[in-house]
Amino acid sequence: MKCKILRIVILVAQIIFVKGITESDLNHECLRTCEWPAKPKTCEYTFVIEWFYSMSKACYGCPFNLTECSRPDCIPLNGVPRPVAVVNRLFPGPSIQVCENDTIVAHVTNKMVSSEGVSIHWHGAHQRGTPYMDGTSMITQCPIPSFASFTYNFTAAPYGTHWWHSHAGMQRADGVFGALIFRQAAEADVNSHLYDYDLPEHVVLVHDWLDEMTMVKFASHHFDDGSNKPESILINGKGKREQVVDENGNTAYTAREVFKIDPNGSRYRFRFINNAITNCPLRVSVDSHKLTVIASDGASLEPYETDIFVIFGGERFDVVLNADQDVGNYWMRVKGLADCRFQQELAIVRYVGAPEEDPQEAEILVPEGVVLNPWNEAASDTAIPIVNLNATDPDDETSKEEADLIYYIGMDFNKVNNYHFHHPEHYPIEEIDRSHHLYSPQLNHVSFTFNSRPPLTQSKELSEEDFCTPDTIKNYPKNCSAEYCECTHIVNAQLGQVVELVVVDEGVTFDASHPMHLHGQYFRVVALEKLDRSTSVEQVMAMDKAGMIKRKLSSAVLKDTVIVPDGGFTAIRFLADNPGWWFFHCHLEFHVSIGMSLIVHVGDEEDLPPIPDNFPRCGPWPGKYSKAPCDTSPPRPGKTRKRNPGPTSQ
Ligand SMILES: [Cu+2]
Repeated sequence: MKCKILRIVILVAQIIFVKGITESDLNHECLRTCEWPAKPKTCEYTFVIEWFYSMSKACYGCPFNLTECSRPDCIPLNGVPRPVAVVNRLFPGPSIQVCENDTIVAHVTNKMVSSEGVSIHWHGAHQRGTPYMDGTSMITQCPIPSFASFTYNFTAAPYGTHWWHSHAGMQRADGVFGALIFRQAAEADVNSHLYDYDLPEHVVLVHDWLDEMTMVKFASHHFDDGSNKPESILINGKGKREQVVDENGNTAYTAREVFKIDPNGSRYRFRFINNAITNCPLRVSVDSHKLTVIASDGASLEPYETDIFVIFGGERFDVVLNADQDVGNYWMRVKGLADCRFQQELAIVRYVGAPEEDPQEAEILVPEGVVLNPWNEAASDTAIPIVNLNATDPDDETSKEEADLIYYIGMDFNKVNNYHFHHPEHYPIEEIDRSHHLYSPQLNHVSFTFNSRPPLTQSKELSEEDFCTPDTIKNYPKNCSAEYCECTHIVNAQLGQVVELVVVDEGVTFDASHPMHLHGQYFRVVALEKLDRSTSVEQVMAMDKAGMIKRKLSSAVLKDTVIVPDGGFTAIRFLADNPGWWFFHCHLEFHVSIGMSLIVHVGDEEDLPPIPDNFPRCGPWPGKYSKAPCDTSPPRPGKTRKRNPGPTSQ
C-alpha cells in the first residue's frame, strides 16, 4: 500500500531508463494513482493511422548508435526494415493507461495512403450502453474511410489489462495496436496486497512478427503454397534478429527490451498482452523467478504461483514477480510454440545496480516446471489448464445447473472447395497437390462473411435472410461438410438468458488450437478438456448427455479469450445482459480474416441503447450485385430478394 502511493514518484525517477512507453504517454494526466473513492476523469487521445516504415531514414545511425534508435519516428523493431501500419508513428502504438470508470475519448484519423478503411476495437472494454463504440468493422460500425475521422467515446470498464487494436483489414498484424490498461484503486483491487509496484513501463506486449507485410504472407499462403509461419517474436516492439551492416563492414543489432526492478524484495506487477498474428502461443518465464498469476483478460484471479505460463493470441495475464534474487540480469524468455516453435525473443529483467549487460544464462534454453494454460497438452501435475484457476468475483446467474440456451459449435480446418482459394472447376482442392491445399478454418462447417452493412447500426436494412443460424445451416439444401458454405453466421440470445457455447475443436486437420474471443462481455470457462488427437461434436454431445462433462459452476474464471484444445472442447457461459451484436472469433489474423467467426446477437432491436445522432452509416452500397466468382452454392436462401434500403440509408 505504502509503495503504491509512491508509484508516480518512483516512476519519475525511472523515466531515464523507461523504454516500453513514451514520455508523452507517461505525462498523460490520466496516468495516475487511482483514488478511492474514484474521481473519474475524461481522457483524450488522438490517433493518426498511417503506413510507415521500420528502420527508416528517421533512425539515423541506429543501431550503431543505440540512442538514435529512440529518435522521433524511428521504429527499430528487430532490425528488419519493412512497411508497418502505425498510430502516431509509434510501435506499439500509444499506451492508454487510465483508472477504472474514466471516460476515454479517442479521436481517430485515417491517413492510410492505401485508401483502406480503419476501425479501433477496445479489446476487453465491454461497452455497456455503447455497443456502437466496439470498433468492429462491418458489425458495429462502418470502417472509417481514408482521410476521415471518428471519435470513440466510452467508459473504461471493466478494470484490468486490455489492449486496443485495429479491427479492419490486417492492420493489427502490421502494427495498429497498443496497451489499454484500466487500473483500480488499491482499495478496490482484491489482489493489491500481493504487489508493491504496478508501473506503467511493466506492460509487456508480446507477439510473433513477420519480415514482410501480413497481406504478402496471407496471399502467398492462401493462393499458393507460401509459408504461414512467422519469422520472429517481438517484446514491446523490440527484438534482436537482423545483424545490420554499415558501409564499413561494422555490425550491430537493435536493442532488446529491458525491465528494471529494485533489489529489495519488492513485488512487481507485470501485465502481459499477446497480439498474436499467426498460430503462435507464447511460453513466458523469467529465469530464477516464480510468477504469481493474479489476473487474466483483466479479471482478478485467486493467486496461482507458476514457473511458466502460456499466453495465446488475444489473452492477457497479470503476474507478480518478487525481486528477491541477487542483483543481476535475468532473461525474460518468450518462447514460441506451434507455428512459431523455432522462434523466441528475450528481454532483460535488470535489478538496479546490475551492470548493463546481457545475463550470463544461455540464450537458448527451455525452462522446465509448472506450465499454466498449456498448449495442446492434457491436464497433469505440471500442465494446469486455465479452468483449474478460481475467479475472485462472486458467482452469478451463470452458475445455475442448466444454461437457458446451449450451442455446440464444431470447429476445424475443413477440406472443401473454398471458392476464394480453390476454383471448383479450374483448380479444385482434390486436384492440387497437398502443399497447395487451403483448408478452411470454419465454425459449424461454414465460413463467416460480412453483410454490406453493419447489423448493429443498420439492421433495418437487413432481413433475417441476410443471416444464417445453427438451425438454418442444418436446413441448407447442400451438405456443408462436403461443399463450401459461407454466410453471416449468428447465434441469437434473448436478454437475460444464460448462454452456453460448447466449442469443439474436432482436430482432424493439423494440431492447431484456436484462441476464441468474445466481444462485449466476460464469459465463465466452465469446462475445458483435451480428449484425443481428434474428436467430433457428436462425440462431445454424447459425452455431455452421458454426464461425462463436469462443469465448474463455482468460482469459474472470467475470460474474454480462451483456447479450445485441438481434439477437445471448451465450454463457456455468459449472462446475455448486454444487448448488441458481439463478434465471437478466432483471434489469429488469417483465421478471422477468412471466416472463423460468428456473431452473438444479444437482445432485440428495442433492447439496444439508442444509436447517437449522426452516427456514420455505410452505403447505400449494394452488397450483392453478383455472386462471388464460381459461387456454385446457394449460401443462403433469398439471394435475389429486393433490398429494403430503409430510412437510415444515406
Ligand atoms: Cu484460429
